[in-house]
Amino acid sequence: MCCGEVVILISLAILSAILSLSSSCNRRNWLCTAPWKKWGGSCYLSTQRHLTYDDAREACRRQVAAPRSDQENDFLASLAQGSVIWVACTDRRQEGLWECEGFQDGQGIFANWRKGEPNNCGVREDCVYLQLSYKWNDVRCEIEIQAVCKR
Ligand SMILES: [Ca+2]
Ligand SMILES: [Ca+2]
Repeated sequence: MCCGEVVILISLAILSAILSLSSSCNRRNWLCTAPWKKWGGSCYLSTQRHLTYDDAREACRRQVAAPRSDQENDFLASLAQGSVIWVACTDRRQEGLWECEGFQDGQGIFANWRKGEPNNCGVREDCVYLQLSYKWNDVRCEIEIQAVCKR
């Protein structure tokens, strides 16, 4: 091995150390790399694209945001920029039993339903969107709207 190869190997070792350090930082939410936006210890990014709920989950690697407080709800609405967005809650498993991403079974969920919602109107409304009024409405999971990914 000549000197040049040693230098390259050391450089690669340093680079991989930096990369693994920065990814562990991201996992701990110490920083959000652009275009992700930091809020309350997590990172958020709009899909921009209009997707079904399942496609949005796929696009977000199963981490569509579900607000846990009025403040987070308002922050998500501000990211939506005049569009409705998915909230990661469904009652697919059992009608009327709402389960949201990031909440353990039996844990009381944060909810911000519009008056008269959820109404499971029509065929079957098992997913939720955040309206421009910052309130929630249950809707069909097959409609295509934006989502905000959270990590
Ligand atoms: Ca339903
Ligand atoms: Ca509804």
